[in-house]
Amino acid sequence: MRKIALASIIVSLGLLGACSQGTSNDMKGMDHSSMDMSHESVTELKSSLGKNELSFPKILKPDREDNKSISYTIRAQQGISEIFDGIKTKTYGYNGDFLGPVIRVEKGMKVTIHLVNDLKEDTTFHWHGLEVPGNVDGGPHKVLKPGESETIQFIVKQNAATLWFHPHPMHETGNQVFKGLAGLLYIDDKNSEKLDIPKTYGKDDLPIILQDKIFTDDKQLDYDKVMNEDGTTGDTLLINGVVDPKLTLDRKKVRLRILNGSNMRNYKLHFDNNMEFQQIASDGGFLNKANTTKEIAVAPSERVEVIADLTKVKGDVVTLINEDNTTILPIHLKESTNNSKTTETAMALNNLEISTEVKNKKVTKTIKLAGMGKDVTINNKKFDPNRIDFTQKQNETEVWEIENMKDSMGGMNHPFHIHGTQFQVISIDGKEPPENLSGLKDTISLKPGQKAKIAVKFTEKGVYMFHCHILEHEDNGMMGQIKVD
Ligand SMILES: [Cu+2]
Repeated sequence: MRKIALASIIVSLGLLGACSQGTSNDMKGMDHSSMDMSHESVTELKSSLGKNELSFPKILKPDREDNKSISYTIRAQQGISEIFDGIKTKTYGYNGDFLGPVIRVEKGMKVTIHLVNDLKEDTTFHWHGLEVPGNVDGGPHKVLKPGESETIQFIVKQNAATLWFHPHPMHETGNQVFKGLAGLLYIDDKNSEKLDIPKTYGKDDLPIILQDKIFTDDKQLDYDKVMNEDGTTGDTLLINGVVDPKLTLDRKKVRLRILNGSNMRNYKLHFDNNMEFQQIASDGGFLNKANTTKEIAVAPSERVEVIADLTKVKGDVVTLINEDNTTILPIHLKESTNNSKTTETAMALNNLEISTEVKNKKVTKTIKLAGMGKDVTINNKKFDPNRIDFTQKQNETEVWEIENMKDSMGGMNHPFHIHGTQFQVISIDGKEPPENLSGLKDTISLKPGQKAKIAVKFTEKGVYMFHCHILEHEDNGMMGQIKVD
């Protein structure tokens, strides 16, 4: 019965003409791999030509600061950026023309942020990965209209992590992030300050914000013209807003804090000399120990921190490459400076665990991700700002099961994100998660047919969003709400 229904859907969609005569048996024998491609029309990314030295966002200067508290002002604004030599591109930024500064806060601090909307459209300020009360989380309910401002406060209770901030207004998140609204938020703590890892900002501790953009012929970011309902991808890679980036560094150990700030593109990165490097952190902070690897995947909105020992490089250039062999970032090496006694990061970084009690808990929330384009849903529903989909008690750990439903077209990856929490992955398709997913996460990317069990605890109260972080899917209503009290 089910196969017949699926076949008729395909016919009615008119997407598979050749298949329209087929019976359910023909369907069974078909090679679906090529169909995945039609599902995700990902624009081919051009290699970085390595023409422009990478720059790093400024660290935001606080308005006020003492031992226990810190205050900032964040302003969403329009700007003009010279991304291409001699060409003025209209962009959006926080406290500047394009992208945002790095906000640095310490665990235990009371943080006050004065939010200002200087755009000509509604926006919100969402703190991705931060465990804060729902009313300061900046979801689609917390709109600031043009010219409006608001002051929010929260206490940083979670451990060191590389988080980020971006807008979250209904139907406009994809547009505003694409035009440049995205910034990093670092949490420092006693552990991160004590660890023997690179930590000098802009020298050996480097933010790497990966974003692909598509520009019009006159080099503008015209979202309405280029947007794709299944995720907007572009042919032009920007790192920290720099086109054709390269990086010139001393030959030493460096820490790259990589944020995938793209609307939908996935990256799987390796070095061209195939050297090993170490992943030390995921979305919500340090792994228990460094994970030695040769490649690393970063789905939309995910962060990974890696340490690469550049003293091991034989030549004068080592290049970060994407899995499709696109050049992401050529790194040119100068003289040698040994900035650490050991070459490998072997010390304990964190002490995370999932108790047996939690692992044995029954699944109490089920999330089914499905669809494509405008037909994306969670549990067969589209986002309704007036509907609460789930409730959960503050500080109670529940096991959620997230399933990416395979459909007759194959389906596509969905990076599933929950606001206001850092969760832990118990299993993926019944198996223990790989080491790169063993730490704290706020987003988990699932392939079609994959099913994950995650342990979710909210340390604060309020209403939080959960959604697909393909921004166009989010804007198309692939989102729900949970009320924590
Ligand atoms: Cu999605």
